[in-house]
Order: sequence, then structure tokens, then C-alpha cells
Amino acid sequence: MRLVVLISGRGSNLAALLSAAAAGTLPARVVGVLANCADAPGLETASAAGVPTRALDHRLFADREAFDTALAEAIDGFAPDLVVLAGFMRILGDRFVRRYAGRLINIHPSLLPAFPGLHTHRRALAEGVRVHGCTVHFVTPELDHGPIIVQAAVPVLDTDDEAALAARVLAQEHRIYPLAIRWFADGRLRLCDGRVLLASVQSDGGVLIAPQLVAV
Ligand code: NHR
Ligand code: GAR
Repeated sequence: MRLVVLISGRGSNLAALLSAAAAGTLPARVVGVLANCADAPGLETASAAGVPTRALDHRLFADREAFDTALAEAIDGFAPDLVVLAGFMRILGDRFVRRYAGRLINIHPSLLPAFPGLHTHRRALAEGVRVHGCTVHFVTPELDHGPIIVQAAVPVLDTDDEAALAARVLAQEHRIYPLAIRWFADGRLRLCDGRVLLASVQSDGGVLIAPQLVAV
């Protein structure tokens, strides 16, 4: 399983995937890392792990479509089975998303459908929710609305500020992203007619293909 990971910043989710792959708990290989800014710290993490990187500065393109086209060409050069958004901060257009339908996933720092978009931890604190978390989903043209693969929940504490809450959520991101990608690599996970299907092996050795909420 060949993974291409798209980042914009720190790359701690990328690091979690690299260490899971190195530890043998993720049967996949990160074959390329792409960023939309040359100074994304996560590019260093990739290089240190021996993974080829490319930076495509979105500001150098005439419009979103031109950026998306160049990004798709760079991705296809790595011939990935799965494209992984990990803290990638550029909204992708319909054409791009359709090209990778069923093999493009994102991790979002909220319990979707709550708090799509940006500044999720700040908004969760402002709303006073008592439970927050993160979501891995297939990417569809509508931002942060794709079919949900897996979520993790954390409590919101009275003492939390944005940084404390973000750190609690991030620790869960580092667990569920490798998990979801392992399901995909094992051929258990797929998108079918806009629904997430997850296959599970039963105790009698049979395989049950069921909607995700039933199978987990
Ligand atoms: N693209 C599509 N079509 N669908 C999704 O679900 C996507 C996507 C691209 C990225 C990640 C998402 C997140 O997890 C993601 C999901 C960027 C923005 C954003 O507003 C919002 C959500 C996400 C990523 N970006 C601004 C833009 O104009 C730029 C913001 C910035 O640079 O700081 O693209 O949260
Ligand atoms: C993560 O919390 C990720 O869920 C979030 O940005 C952080 C990236 O951290 N993604 C978005 O907000 C996408 N708009 P990382 O670079 O250390 O993985």
C-alpha cells in the first residue's frame, strides 16, 4: 500500500504514520509527502525518514484549479493507493476530489458534523460542549462533510484552554489515523455508494461486510 501524505505544517500526524509503518503496525509505506508551503516543518520529518518530498506553493498558481491540477500531477507521480490529508489547509476542488474518489481521506479536529472548517477547538470551547474529538472521513467536494470512517471523543475540562484541548484531541488523532489507514491497507475499508463499509472477520472465520456503525 503506497501512501502519499499532504501537509501544511507541523506534520505530527505524518510522524505518527511514519512511526506506525516503521514499527510494522501499519502495512503501508509513505512514498511521498507534499506540502503547499516550502517551510512546512513536516517536510523535514519526511526527509529525515528518507521519504521524498515536494512543495507546491499555492500562491504561485493563477487559481485554485491550476493549483489542484499541479498537485494531482505531483501526487500521481508517486502512484499512491491512498491519498492522506494530514493537517492540509487548502480546500480542494470538485475535479480533484472526484479524481481520487474513495482513495482520499482527511483527519479533522472535531466530532463532525460539529465544527466543520477552521478553529475547531476555539469554537468548541466557546460553545461549551462537554465532549469534543476528531474524525477520519473520506473527502467529498463538500468541505468536512464526507462519509465518516472513525471518530475518537475526549472530554472538555473546565480548566481547558485552546492549547490544552488541542493536545488532548491530537493524541487521539495519532491513534485513529493509523487505525483507519490499516483498515484500508488490509482491504477491509471502502467507500460504496457514499457509505463507509468495514469488513470484520467473525469468530467462525466468516467475513461480515456491514455498514461501519454496525461492524465496529
Ligand atoms: N477539500 C474538500 N473538497 N473537502 C474536504 O472535506 C476537505 C478539503 C480540503 C481540506 C481539511 C479541512 C479540515 O480538516 C480538508 C478537507 C482547509 C480549510 C480552509 O478553510 C478548511 C477545512 C480543511 C482544510 N482553508 C482555507 C482555503 O481558502 C485556507 C486557510 C489557511 O490557509 O489557513 O483553502 O479542517
Ligand atoms: C491536526 O490537528 C489536524 O487534525 C488539523 O491540523 C492539525 C495538524 O497537525 N487539521 C486541520 O485543521 C485541517 N484544516 P499536524 O500537522 O501536527 O498533523
